[in-house]
This record gives sequence, C-alpha cells and structure tokens, in this order.
Amino acid sequence: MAGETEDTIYALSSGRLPAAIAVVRISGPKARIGLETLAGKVPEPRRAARARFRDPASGDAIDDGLVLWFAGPASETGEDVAELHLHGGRAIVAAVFRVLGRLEGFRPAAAGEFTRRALMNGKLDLSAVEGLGDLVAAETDAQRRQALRQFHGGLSSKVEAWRERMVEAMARLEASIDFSDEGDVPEDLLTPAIRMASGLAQEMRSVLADAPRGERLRDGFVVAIGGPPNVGKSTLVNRLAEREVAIVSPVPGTTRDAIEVALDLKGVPVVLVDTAGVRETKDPVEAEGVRRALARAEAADLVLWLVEAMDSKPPTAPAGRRVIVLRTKADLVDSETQRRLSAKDSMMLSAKTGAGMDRLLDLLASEAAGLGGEPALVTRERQRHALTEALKRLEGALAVAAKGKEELVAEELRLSANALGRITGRVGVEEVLDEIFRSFCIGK
Ligand SMILES: Nc1nc2c(ncn2[C@@H]2O[C@H](COP(=O)(O)OP(=O)(O)OP(=O)(O)O)[C@@H](O)[C@H]2O)c(=O)[nH]1
Ligand SMILES: [Mg+2]
Repeated sequence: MAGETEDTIYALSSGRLPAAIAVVRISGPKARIGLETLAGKVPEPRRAARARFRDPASGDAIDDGLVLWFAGPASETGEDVAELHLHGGRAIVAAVFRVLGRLEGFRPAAAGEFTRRALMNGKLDLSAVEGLGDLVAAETDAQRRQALRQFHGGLSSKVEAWRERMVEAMARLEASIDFSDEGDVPEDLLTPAIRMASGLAQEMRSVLADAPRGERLRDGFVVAIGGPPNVGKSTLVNRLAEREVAIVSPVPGTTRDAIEVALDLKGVPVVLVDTAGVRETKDPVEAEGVRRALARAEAADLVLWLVEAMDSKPPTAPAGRRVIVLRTKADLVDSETQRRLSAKDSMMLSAKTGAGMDRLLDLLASEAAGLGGEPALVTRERQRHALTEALKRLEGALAVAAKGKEELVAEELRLSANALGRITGRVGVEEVLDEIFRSFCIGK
C-alpha cells in the first residue's frame, strides 16, 4: 500500500479531446477528498453514480456525469481510486484539473504512473505490465491475443511455477547441507533435484524456441521489396497498402529512402519496406539509398525481389533470409511469353491490371502466418535474456550435480531462480528459508 507521503495523482485516462466522453482517474491516499471536492459525494464502491461536478472556489457547475469509487486495495492501482466520466470537452477537463491541482498533495500523473503503482502494490507483475503495454499498442488480432495472454499471466504463471519447483528443490538441498545433523532430512537429495532440473530445462528450451516468434509478432513480419530501378517496386507497395505511400515515376532511381508501411494480413502485422532500386551509381545520395536497400533486404524476414517480365537477364537477388522472385509488368508481355515465364519458378504480376495480386497476398499471408497461431509466451528481449540465463544456470546445476557437488547445485539453482524472478520482478531470498522450515518442520 502507498505510504502517507505518497502524492495523489490524476490524469485523463481516455483518448484525445474533444471526444464524447472523457475519463479522469484519480489515485492515491486523498482520492476520496478529490471526489468529495468535485462531486460532493462518494458513491458505494464499484457502483456508478450520477454526479454534478462543481468548482468549490466559485460554486460554478463544471459538468454533469458519472463517478465511480474503488476503495483500495481492491482497485486497479491498489490505492483508493476515483473515476470521473465527464463530457469530453477540453474546457471541462481543464476545469476539473484546475480544481484537483489546487488540492494539497495532488499532482498530475507521470506517464505510466497508475500502472507503476499497480506494480509496486503487487497488483500486476512485471511481465503483466509488459503485456498491458502491448495490449494497448496491439494493432492486429494476433498481437492482441499474444498481449492479452501475457497480461493474464501466461508467462508469469509458468515462470512462477518453475521457480517454486526450483525453490523447493533448493530448500531440500540446503536443508541437507545446513542441518545434516537433523534426523528428518531425506538421504538422497540429488536425484530428485536432477530430475526436476532436467525436466525444467526441457520446458525452458521449448518456451525459448518460440521466443523469436513472440518478439517478431510485436514488431511485425518485415517484407522488403527490392530489385533493380523502375521495375515497379513503389507501385506494388502502393497497391498493397491501398494508398499512395511512395512516389512512382518512370524515372529510374525515384525511391531513395526506405519507406515503411504497416499492413494487417489476416491478423498478422506485416511491415512492407519499399527500397531504392539496386544499381551501380555515381550519385552519392542514390548510392546511400542502394546501400540501405541492401541492408534492409538482408535484415528482412522475407524479400520480394522484383524484376521486369520482359527482362531476359535480370540481376539476381542479394542473399536474404528468404527471397521470392516476382516478375512485374506482366501486362507488357504477350501471353505466349507470359506462359513461358510462369513455367519457370517465379510469379507474374501486374500492378497495373491487378493480375497476380490475389496470389501474392495469399502467399504473403501464408509466409507471415507462422507468427499467428497459439501465442508465444516470451515476447521481449528482456524476458528472453532472463530465461536464457535461468536455463544456463539450470544446465550448470546439472553439470555440477553429475559431479555430486550438492552445495554448488544449490547455488546454481538459486541463480537460476533469481533469473526467473527477474522476469516477474519478484525475487525473494526469504522464500528459501520459509520453504525449509515449512517442509521439514525443523522447529528452530
Ligand atoms: N505497364 C505497367 N507499368 C508499371 C507497372 N508497375 C509499375 N509500372 C510503371 O513503372 C514505372 C516505375 O514504377 P515505380 O513503382 O516507380 O518503380 P520502382 O521500382 O519503385 O522504381 P525506383 O524507385 O526508381 O527504383 C512507373 O512509370 C510505373 O507506372 C505494371 O504493372 N505495368
Ligand atoms: Mg520506387
């Protein structure tokens, strides 16, 4: 719970004004005073009540609306929280803020401060906070599902369960080391510890194997559009984006900078990157564009390498993660040539007539689909690092266990559990002692 010295914070929690409704939240020890000052009453917890908001200094009515009261600790932040539902006018919100700002111990909330207080008060753990951030930022269904799973503790509950198993094994080992003269400590403690550690290591490896997919889903599946100048790269990007994001012209070398556009392909976020046409050039600006184009192609998840259908000797694509060659301007070649070319291993496309576009979209969706499906548990580098460290320590524990060194096993397990604790933001040394005394009734 927040201490007496904690400020009471307030902020507009709904979107940009003006809007139909504005939600102002107040959290902290004096939230009740804020509500009484503005609305003249505090309703029953969790029940919406009609209220007339006034400025007590002038007695002026500010607005009519609703108020909600959540008494701490049963609130989002764990503190007393009031929610004001106002009409979403700028002057209304400004007047409410003016009243709150005059109150002793009140100040505007900093970014993320409500969530931060929820974290500090144990309402959310660290990975749930990250899930919440992703949930608000999610732009596609697959991103939303993944974020919601994390917010609901998908990762933390798994990590906590792992940690508990480790802490228990550790406690048993330490009991055997520290209290080996006590009669009620089992003899062979290493065998169950080894079994536990190798089982956990296996589970961690499989969660880690899924991590790149989770991280990628947050950022989007990156598709770079590359190829020689003037083949219709920007035209294709505009067509896929269904708006004019890039300049198209018959002059080769039109695109210089890499241009990004976000697409939602069947729930999976795809970032298309239009790049400068790749060719030898003396123009330093274009040369920089070509350098960037090649770098983007190299880093992309998929490269669509475009060449003109009538080009008999098109330049080959640079090495990327995965390259698909597309032949553009299909409308400019006769049907005989079209047949001959499509017999080869490339797709024909006309951004002008739309021919081949459906097939391309299907292909992109199926390439990106790997990111959808069952949401991954690890979605951030921070979590992956901590989990990798936990696994490394667990493997270390197995290695020293093989040599029969009990104290070292316990130490490696402790470091592994600590690394896991970093994922959820809860690392407690006290727990180990608690565990020893709970399960062995040593009674000291
Ligand atoms: N007939 C025909 N013309 C096309 C097609 N796609 C693009 N074009 C034309 O080809 C020219 C070049 O198109 P852009 O999209 O600017 O080509 P780009 O590959 O982005 O070119 P740079 O940015 O210079 O590398 C423009 O005049 C387009 O109108 C197509 O499918 N059919
Ligand atoms: Mg272009």
